[in-house]
Amino acid sequence: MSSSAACIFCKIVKGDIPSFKLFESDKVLAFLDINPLSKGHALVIPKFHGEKLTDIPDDSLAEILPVVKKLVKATGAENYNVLQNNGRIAHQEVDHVHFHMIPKPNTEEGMGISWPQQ
Ligand code: D5M
Repeated sequence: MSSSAACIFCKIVKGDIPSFKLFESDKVLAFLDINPLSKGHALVIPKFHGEKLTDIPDDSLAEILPVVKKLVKATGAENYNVLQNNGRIAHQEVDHVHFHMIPKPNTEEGMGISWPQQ
């Protein structure tokens, strides 16, 4: 398994820094974004360390979108964004591949998301 000692998301994978985990398997981890754009904003990452999408083995990539889908369903959101940035010019800040799952309100009143407590 590829890992980088300096990488903040590798540290989350190893449990060296805390996160609010939403899903974990051998190849994939999902956790809440520390700087959420909306309630329930989650990140889904391969445990394999790679900077950009093209660095990640296909078997890890293949497991990510089903997790994104599972999280969307868990939020109940009917409106959501799925984003994945590669490179500084494309607004990538953390150099470990991650997919953003950003729920949006179903109504003008806002979001009714309540993640299960750990
Ligand atoms: O987005 C990188 C995202 O990573 C940004 O939304 C904040 C998030 N982030 C950074 N550090 C943490 C920790 N420690 N926990 C949870 N979330 C974190 P990008 O697509 O690279 O611009």
